[in-house]
Amino acid sequence: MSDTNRKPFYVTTPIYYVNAAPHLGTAYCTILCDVQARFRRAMGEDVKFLTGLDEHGEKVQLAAEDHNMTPQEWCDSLAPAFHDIWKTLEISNDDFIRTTEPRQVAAVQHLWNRMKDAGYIYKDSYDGWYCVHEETYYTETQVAKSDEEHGVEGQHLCPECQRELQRVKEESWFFKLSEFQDRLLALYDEHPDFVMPAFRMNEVRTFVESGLRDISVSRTSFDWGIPVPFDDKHVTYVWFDALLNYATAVGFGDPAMADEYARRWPAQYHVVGKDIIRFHCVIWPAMLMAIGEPLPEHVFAHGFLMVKNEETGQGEKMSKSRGNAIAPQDVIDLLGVEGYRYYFMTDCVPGEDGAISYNRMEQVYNADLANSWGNLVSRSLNMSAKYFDGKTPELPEGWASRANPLRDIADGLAERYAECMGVFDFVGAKDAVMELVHAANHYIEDSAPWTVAKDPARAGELEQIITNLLESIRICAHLFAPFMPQTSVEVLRRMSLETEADCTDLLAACQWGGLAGGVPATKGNALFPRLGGKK
Ligand code: ME8
Repeated sequence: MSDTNRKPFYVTTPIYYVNAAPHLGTAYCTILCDVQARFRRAMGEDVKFLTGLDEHGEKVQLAAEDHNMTPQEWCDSLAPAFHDIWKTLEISNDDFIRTTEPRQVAAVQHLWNRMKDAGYIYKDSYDGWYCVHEETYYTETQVAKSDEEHGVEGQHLCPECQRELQRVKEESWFFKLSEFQDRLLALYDEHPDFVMPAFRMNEVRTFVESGLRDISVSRTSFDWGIPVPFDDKHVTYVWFDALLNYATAVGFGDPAMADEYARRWPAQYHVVGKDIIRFHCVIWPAMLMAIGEPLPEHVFAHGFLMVKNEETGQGEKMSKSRGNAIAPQDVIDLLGVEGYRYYFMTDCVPGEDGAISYNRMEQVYNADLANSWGNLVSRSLNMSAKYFDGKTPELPEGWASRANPLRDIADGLAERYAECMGVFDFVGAKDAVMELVHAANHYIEDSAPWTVAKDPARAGELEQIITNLLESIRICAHLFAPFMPQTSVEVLRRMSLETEADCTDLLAACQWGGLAGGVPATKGNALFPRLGGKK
């Protein structure tokens, strides 16, 4: 089908600061998007999946100075680490944006001009607090309230990260955010799923209901940013620049990309951590409203990966700056890439905070992958190869329409799974697939093919049993593919069905009856060797 006939689907990750190498948290968000993107491709949608780097701002400038580099050298030195880890983790992004690229500079300057023409910016002076780490402004009242809550009155610590705040007093351009309160509330009323999951919407709504202040969107006290086109003393506030990346990547402000922009914008999903929902659910839609551009359909906010602080025993957010970040490679060494993806996508409920531990990783891997999915594939293919001369059975006459316990589960399974996948309910989707996996493992025990194989009079029965098992495996391989793409390709290859791996009609592919009979069946090595002792 040509691209224009397929439904466009555009999904984005946040663009990550280049203040340190990627860690499990940034990888988590990126894999969430990857699984969604792979699922949509399998459903035949025309997917664009964007990730990238947020390279401007004071935080990056200071990190560069600490390393005796220019900010651009610093960004260039770290960008490959992001490319490399995304490649290792099988991230299938179609584009990678860096905010220092000419396309972003042009788009941001276009935004400034449009904002000015629309009358939503003005020059004034900013006098207040700023947290470089969060790249966020705070008012006197916010800071005083937070200091009091934390028992550090008068110390002026960041309400978010408790670092020392800077007092900033400088000339600045302001965006009239205060004018958008009613329109934002109307947006939330009319599109209750603009913010997902639903409980996050309340948080956003309460914030907007409490009143919005105009925000400072340019800086003069440092220069690592995109110059304001009509006022060259000013550089763009890093968030005003960063948020636009989503539109830049599909051609915002670029006449040569007008068709692409019309087709791709607005995005269907911005996936972000819960720490940055105000930027995405309040400031970003207001910016788009100001210049009359369509709004993204959904902002999906995921929770944090938490690690246990050994001193306090409390769970705390994993972060680059806290120094408690686990490097993705450490988990890959333990679980392999596919085990890694499976664990984070199916054991940490997207939307909620997830406590992670090596023990739990091992437990999930062994129970679901080694003992259930891997075991099912290896036993079934082993029996097929053994009883049918290295092949899958010749398909028994009328087998696909014959009732059996596995077919009962497989019927409607892909539809149930797809409903969950489409709204990031990856745990629900996994549970649906695992029903078939578990049922198939029980079916092996109940039907005891090794006994049936001993009785030549029951040859037809044996064919039917193995066919049912392989067919279940074929369907599960399709449904697991967004989580564990390589494993699914390998499973299909072992049944001589590798051409099915690039499926673009998942629901049709998962109809019972698609197995190929009498083709080579390979047992192969264990897909998920059982993990031994504790780490
Ligand atoms: O905020 N658990 O970049 P950033 C789960 N540049 N996810 C985590 C996490 C954790 N412990 N720690 C970080 C920025 N993340 C801006 C974004 S977008 C226009 C600009 C993930 O490098 C989570 O998705 O601080 C969070 O929103 C993102 O990393 C922030 O990355």
